[in-house]
Amino acid sequence: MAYFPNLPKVSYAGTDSKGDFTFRYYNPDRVVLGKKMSEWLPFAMAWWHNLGAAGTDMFGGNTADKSFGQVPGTMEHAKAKVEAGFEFMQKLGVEYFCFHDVDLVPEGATVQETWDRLDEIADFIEEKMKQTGLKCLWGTANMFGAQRYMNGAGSSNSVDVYCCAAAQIKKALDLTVRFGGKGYVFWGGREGYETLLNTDVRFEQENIASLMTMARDYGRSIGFTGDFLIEPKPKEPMKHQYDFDAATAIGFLRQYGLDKDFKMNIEANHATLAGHTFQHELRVSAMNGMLGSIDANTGDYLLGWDTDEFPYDIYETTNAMLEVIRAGGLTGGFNFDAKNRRPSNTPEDMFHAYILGMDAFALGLLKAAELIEDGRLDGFRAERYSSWNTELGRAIREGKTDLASLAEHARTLEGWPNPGSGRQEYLQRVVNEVLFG
Ligand code: XLS
Ligand code: NI
Ligand code: NI
Repeated sequence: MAYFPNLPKVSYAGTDSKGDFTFRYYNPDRVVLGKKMSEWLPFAMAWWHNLGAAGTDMFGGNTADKSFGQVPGTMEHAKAKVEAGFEFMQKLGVEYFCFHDVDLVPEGATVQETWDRLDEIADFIEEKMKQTGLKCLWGTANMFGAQRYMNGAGSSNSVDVYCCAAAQIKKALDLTVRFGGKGYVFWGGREGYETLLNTDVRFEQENIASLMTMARDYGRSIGFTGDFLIEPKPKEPMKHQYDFDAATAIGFLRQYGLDKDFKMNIEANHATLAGHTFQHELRVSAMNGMLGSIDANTGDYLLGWDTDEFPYDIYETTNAMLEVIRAGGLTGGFNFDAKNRRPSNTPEDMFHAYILGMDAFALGLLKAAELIEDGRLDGFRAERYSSWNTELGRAIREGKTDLASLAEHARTLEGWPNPGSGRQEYLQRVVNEVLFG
């Protein structure tokens, strides 16, 4: 059965293409800086937004039909979603998917009932994966939606809730391993607080660390060799989320000895909510050797919440791809944790959204590669630090100096030194020249 009968297989047709359902930049086999575009950009479909979200917001209900011909909340619907999702991925040339446990099946009345449903759907998904060659990028457990998680999961005040979280993680890890997933994600969900009046922050963070440690040990024991990932976010749903940003999450991982097994899953919209650029979060992760995966979306600079829009801004994708290229690529991929705007409510809109996002990152990759090949950015940066390529500079870098000898050097300078121009506007011109000719 075809769930998108009126929509074609989307393929690369070049920048002159006039067709609406073609890629202008995403050409999977094109080689950029020694690697195929499809290797630089392993795209993934987010099960929850693409097959689940139907437009409900705080002020109104569904605007899109995601029933796929079945009654939502049934296993028939769960299976229809699998079929629709695989058809969608095949038509778009998206090779991977990401899932939460409860994206796949409706939660049962008990842990065991949910597990049975998950086993049933996993058989079905595995079969589809075999038929199509499509793969799993990462799995995760939804430990924020159900009422029991209202005070958090790993940070819950209730030890029984904590164990329910452990049960969900265990099963989601089992599924991720079954599907050959490259990663397992912890997004903070409700790990944070509304008020310090009722919260023991240290106690909660220690418990989260223990849960992650047990998850790591269990995952490794069942043969999971991929990355565990933290997806930082500063707020929403909680007033304060513990995994505020990459720097905070990396500090937490180091404090609790988890930094060898965990990396970052950086979401663009979360970066801007934290008051950073997407590029900043990528840089902080990469320079710590922890750039794992990306949730490819974008926020709205005028709105203070996670709008999860499809990537659109080519400056942003270019800057992001500069970081990704310099890091040598991702161990994970680009998951479109993004949803159509509420009034974009047709199946065509789902296709336009993915074409927009994939082309935006493909163009960003091409432009970032051009900027690197152009050499002026890197050239200027190297020149800017060139005073360190001296005997003195090297001695400082190698820790062979002391404060008094540096002070003596400064004391014998003639006047005050001039560190030179930062050339920001010149560099911005270079970027525009490469972007627009
Ligand atoms: C929410 C997060 C979520 C994670 C997966 O803001 O982005 O969708 O990616 O739990
Ligand atoms: Ni996300
Ligand atoms: Ni998000």
